[in-house]
Amino acid sequence: MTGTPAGTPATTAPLVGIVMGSQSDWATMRHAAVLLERFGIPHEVRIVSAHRTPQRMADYAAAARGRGLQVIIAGAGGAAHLPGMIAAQTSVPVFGVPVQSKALNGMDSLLSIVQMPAGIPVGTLAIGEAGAKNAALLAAAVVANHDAAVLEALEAFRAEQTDGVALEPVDDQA
Ligand code: RP5
Repeated sequence: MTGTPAGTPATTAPLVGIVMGSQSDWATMRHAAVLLERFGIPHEVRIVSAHRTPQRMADYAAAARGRGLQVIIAGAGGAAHLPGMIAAQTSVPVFGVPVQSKALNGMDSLLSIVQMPAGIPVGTLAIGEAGAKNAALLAAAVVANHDAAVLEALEAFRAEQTDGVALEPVDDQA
């Protein structure tokens, strides 16, 4: 594989882990990384597959809390076991992002992630880019509970978003 690894250089211990089942998920999951970057939240990005690298997944989940991770964002598509399997092996909160699959447009991913039986929760987001972005925003909200700088950045983001909404629509079809 060519290219350089994505994500924040490990100069600070990561507070959020972004994991995904495949390189092909990165086009979606990068939207979470971009937002964490914006909020100055130390994070890491890893390919961790429930199917292809089950031991890597188990090791990642087992070490997560001890390494200081406060949130794990897990994206996967198709038979998307990854978020649930990680959640089963750590008490660190897991937010699941259903990646939009080619065959079923992400409905398979969504239903695989959202229907966790009672006892092992996965906070499930929307399919695709919106879900990746909102997973990062939720992670930021968790970190902001104990981090004033992140809280300030998150509130600034929300205010900027509000300010960006026009009162009246413009006629862009003319
Ligand atoms: C899942 O299978 C991954 O999360 C990905 O969304 C999907 C397809 O993976 P590739 O065949 O593109 O590697 O495990």
